[in-house]
Amino acid sequence: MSLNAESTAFRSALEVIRAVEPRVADAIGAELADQRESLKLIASENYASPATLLTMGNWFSDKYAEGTVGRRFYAGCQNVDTVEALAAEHAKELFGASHAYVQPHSGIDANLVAFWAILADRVESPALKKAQVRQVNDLTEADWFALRRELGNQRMLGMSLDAGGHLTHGFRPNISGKMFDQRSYGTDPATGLIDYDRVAQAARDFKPLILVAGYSAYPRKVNFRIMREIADSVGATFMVDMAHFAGLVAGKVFTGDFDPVPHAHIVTTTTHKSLRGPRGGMVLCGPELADQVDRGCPMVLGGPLPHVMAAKAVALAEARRPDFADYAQRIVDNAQALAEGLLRRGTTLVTGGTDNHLVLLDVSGYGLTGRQAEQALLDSGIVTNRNAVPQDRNGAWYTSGIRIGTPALTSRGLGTAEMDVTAELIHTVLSQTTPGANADGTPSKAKYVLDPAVADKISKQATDLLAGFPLYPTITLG
Ligand code: DSN
Repeated sequence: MSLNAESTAFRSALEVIRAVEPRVADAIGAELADQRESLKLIASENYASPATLLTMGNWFSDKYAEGTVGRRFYAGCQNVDTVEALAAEHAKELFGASHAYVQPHSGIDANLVAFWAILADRVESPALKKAQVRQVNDLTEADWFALRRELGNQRMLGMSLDAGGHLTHGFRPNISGKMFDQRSYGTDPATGLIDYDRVAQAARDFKPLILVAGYSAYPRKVNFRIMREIADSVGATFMVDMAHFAGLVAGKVFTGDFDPVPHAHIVTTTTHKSLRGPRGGMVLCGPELADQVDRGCPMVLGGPLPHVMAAKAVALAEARRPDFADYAQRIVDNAQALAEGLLRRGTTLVTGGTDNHLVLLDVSGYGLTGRQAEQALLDSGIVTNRNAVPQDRNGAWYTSGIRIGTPALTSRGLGTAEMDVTAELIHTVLSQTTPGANADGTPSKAKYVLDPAVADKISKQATDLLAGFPLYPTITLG
């Protein structure tokens, strides 16, 4: 692909948009400039390829395609069938799965599809069976009442939020926390690591229908073989949400016991984090759950997004190239270099390091809350997000942690030497920031004091660091 083709494509698109609503065209241009200038360390973000981005901006967006490939509720879906089948084929090949469902719009959607499939497969309910075999009209009011009672009282065991679990694994702010009777397994308070014996004990005590593994802020590998054994020992369905580390699975950094696909009954993911695809979700499973998974739309999803499924096909084709494995390995090398750089400077890290794409800093050693640290770093051109740490004393809003991840900077080409510079920038900001006070003199968990000259200096150093690694180097908007 020549430089001109990509630049021409985006310039032309902006020209067309500008003719209708120039403020949107300006915002799109400004977003590229902002992303180019910021040291993006948000562990769940990345930069999709120009091909993936361009695939999302076309007339596939106009097509309704409820149903599945070859079995739609609308006419004229032959081209949607092509891209959906391609995306599923690439996903199956890439992850070694027997079935892939590429319609979910996000990770929450993918998890809802999986929950439904498991409930439909596992819950013993005569009313549900009738509903499944399309005798819905035969169901009485009593049947519906029984069905709701039976579906609504199922148990889920997932990783606790402050240990790094995700909201959609049965926590109250998400619908999963209202649907399921949920219990959590945490991590060992001394090491911050999953203690599989405790997970097994929790499973024996609680007897969940679903055991969920997966995380958004746990900086270590998970042994999925052991988790499957635990699930089997209590008759639970084992579900893995690999949204954060799908790129590491695709790139064969996580193999054997650490690859969830051969061990889980069902695997969900997003496609835009370490996998570097378009915004969206996906479900992988074996033949037992495939029929139920394919009912995702209209069961819990609105109409599929054909333009995004097309972009998933493009991104998954990219992830099947040999250089993706090199990219995935560099993500982990970078995270480890960043962790080592921080440890050398005295930063406290949850679990003492990382073996995936993310590092979780406990900033209480700097005397700060996560919120104060997040804002001070932002003032200094470093984009992160605050995150709870295990047994967090500051709760989920202020927190005591900062989560950082390397997929995006690795996509730009930064390597381990630049990670050491990044560690120095982060440490300088955090060590120069002090907690602020409220108007009445009481300590604030949000206010902070950072000399603007320090913030400016670090911002400039971050920009200098990034200058050697231009984002979307083939694209000039003029
Ligand atoms: N929002 C994503 C994250 O930051 O981890 C997952 O929900």
